[in-house]
Amino acid sequence: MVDHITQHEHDTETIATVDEPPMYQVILLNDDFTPMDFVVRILVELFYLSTEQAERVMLEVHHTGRGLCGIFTREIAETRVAQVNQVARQNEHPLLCVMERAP
Ligand code: NFA
Repeated sequence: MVDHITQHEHDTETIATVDEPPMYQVILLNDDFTPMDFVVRILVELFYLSTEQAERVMLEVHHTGRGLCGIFTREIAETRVAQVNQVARQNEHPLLCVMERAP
C-alpha cells in the first residue's frame, strides 16, 4: 500500500508518497555434506518455520539446489544470513545462505 497526501497551495500541488522498503529473499543453497536434520533445525530455530514447512524447504534445496527461507527487509535479511553462516561454520558444515533483492 502507498499512502498519498495531496496538498493544494497557490498554484502548486505536492503529492507525498510513502514507499514500502525494498525486500530481500533469503536463500539457502545445497551442498553434499550438511546433514538434512541440521538444515531443518536451522529453518525451525532461525526462521520460525513449522517442522513440516522446514522439511519441505530443506527438500526443495536438496532437489533443486536452492530454496526460499523467507522475505525480509534488508537488516533482518542480513542478520538471518549472518546467523545461518555463523552457526553452520561453528558446526563445521559448508551450508551457505545468501540474500537477493526480491523482484
Ligand atoms: N544435500 C544435503 C545432503 O544430502 C542436504 C542439504 C539440504 C544440504 C539442504 C544443504 C541444504 N546431506
